[in-house]
Amino acid sequence: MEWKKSHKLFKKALGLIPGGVNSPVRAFRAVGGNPVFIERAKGSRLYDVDGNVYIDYVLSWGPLILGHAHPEVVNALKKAVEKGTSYGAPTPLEVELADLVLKAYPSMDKVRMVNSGTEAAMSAIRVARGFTGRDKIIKFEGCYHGHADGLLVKAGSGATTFGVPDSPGVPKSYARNTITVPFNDIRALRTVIEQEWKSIACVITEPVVGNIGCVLPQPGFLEKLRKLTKDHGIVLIFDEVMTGFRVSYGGAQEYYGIKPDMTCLGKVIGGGLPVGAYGGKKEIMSMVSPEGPVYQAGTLSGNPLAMTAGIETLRILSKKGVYDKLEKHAAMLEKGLIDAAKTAGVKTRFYRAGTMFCSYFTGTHVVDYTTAKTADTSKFSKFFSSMLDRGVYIAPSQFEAGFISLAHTAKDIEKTVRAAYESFLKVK
Ligand code: KE4
Repeated sequence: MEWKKSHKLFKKALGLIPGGVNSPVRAFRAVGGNPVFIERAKGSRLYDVDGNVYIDYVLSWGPLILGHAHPEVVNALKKAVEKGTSYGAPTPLEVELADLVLKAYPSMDKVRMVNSGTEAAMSAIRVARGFTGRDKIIKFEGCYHGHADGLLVKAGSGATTFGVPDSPGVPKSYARNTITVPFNDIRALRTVIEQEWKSIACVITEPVVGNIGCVLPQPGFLEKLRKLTKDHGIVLIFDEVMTGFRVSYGGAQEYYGIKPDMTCLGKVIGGGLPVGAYGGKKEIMSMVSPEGPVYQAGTLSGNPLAMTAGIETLRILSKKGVYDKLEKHAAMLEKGLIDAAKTAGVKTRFYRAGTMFCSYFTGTHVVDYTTAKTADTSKFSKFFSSMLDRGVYIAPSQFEAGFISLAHTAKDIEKTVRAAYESFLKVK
């Protein structure tokens, strides 16, 4: 493939935008080479500025579960934009999307719209702190909940349970309030909670970790997490920004049958426009301004275009048979990729929850950040480049999840599996 125009654009972008991108992972630094610049997208396809075509398994990092430029979403947006783009006043659309979300997530009595997953997670944490009067939070190693200061924290060294900043610019004082434990490690979690519960406001987790690739909760982990938090008056926040409407219509909480106290959503509920949301039980959400004292606001929160895209997306997703079709194609892709790696003689571990998945270049069973990092990232980089060259666009990092959409066909998956087999042979 030729990428002359992309390279020229990237060179220009590097002089104007930090790293040439508006979000770090897009720069392809984890896989080497330069990012391709996208001209347009339709269905399961991306079209770059050099005229190359790709089957897309990134789908804007999850939101485009219907596929790109779904005609019904596009038509609804065309009509909506004629009525204006934002009013800074309540609209029937935000009432409609709130109603759809609450019907799909019975653990939530009330929900507030924001503009990103980061805002959803940071706001949910502030409300949990306001509700409990406690300052500390627990997160799991490798989980990503957006880039708010208190969440860019890694486990402190040695016995200390206090976090240390994971990025310059995050004050140590913020990091000290964030405790990090390994995902799926209920013993470590229990120890910290038994020692510190009086100062812990919440545990926030991705119920399926999509930011270390795709790490599934081990049997019983979520149940024990739920019991431990309930027994100690700790708010359990499921960050379902990625898993929401993705792992199933009712998210991971429906898939695993666990009721969190609060939920964060994003991505799919915006249908590709900027939306985040957080919600929970009424006694907790009554803390949120102007109903309660915990302040949170946003100029474009609930804006009519994002609401329109979200409503149309959920309307289509709620139709009978949609998730059966998604499941059928996701299972076909899973089988194809596992068989391709095996036939090529490459050691991989494949994990999937609904239509999010990851193939790790390791023979180790992946249950947390440490085991995920046994993956051979140089093999992954070669695999990534070979797939790109064969017209298959996967996430440019071993530690990101892949996604399929309603627009992906059996033919797309057959082509993907063939490209994967040839690419596995190349990395062997
Ligand atoms: P945003 O602020 O990027 O909308 O959402 C943050 C966020 C919160 N919670 C979870 C579980 C998430 O996966 C995310 C964002 N996901 C990344 C993908 N790893 C977005 C891609 C990017 O950062 O460019």
